[in-house]
Amino acid sequence: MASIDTTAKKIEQQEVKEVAQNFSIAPIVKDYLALKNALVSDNDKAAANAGKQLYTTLKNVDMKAIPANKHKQYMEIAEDAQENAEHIGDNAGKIAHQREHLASLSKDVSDLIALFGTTQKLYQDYCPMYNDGKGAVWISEAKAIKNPYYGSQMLTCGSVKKEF
Ligand SMILES: [Cu+2]
Repeated sequence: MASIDTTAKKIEQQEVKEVAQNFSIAPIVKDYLALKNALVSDNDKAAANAGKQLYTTLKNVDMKAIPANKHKQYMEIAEDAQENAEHIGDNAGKIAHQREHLASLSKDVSDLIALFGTTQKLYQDYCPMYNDGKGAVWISEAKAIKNPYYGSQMLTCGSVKKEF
């Protein structure tokens, strides 16, 4: 009988593994990139819409699909990301405020990529000037620098810091 139990346990573990492998942050990254690109274009309304979309995407994440050993870390990051997405969604007309939240949100997305990986080629860029010279990172799908913190004012300020 013990062997049957062991087999059942093995199958169970296998299933957990398969489910866990199905989890992807791609939908979150997709919404983040739309938001980031809206701010590159100085478009506060598009940024707000993308923020709302990201908020919904984060809210609809199936927690069961996330590997158990990453649950806690995911929850912490996602909670912060959700708050940032919500504020960006609520602040059309206040692009400076949206950009403040982008700085925090970009850290969250960086953390998610570090935790879960990405199949899409992504870059972590760095703007040394933002926030009174404290600097800020953002994630981009393209190697060319297009700064979402300054938009048309200083579009090519920054450099690639990391590649994922
Ligand atoms: Cu806010």
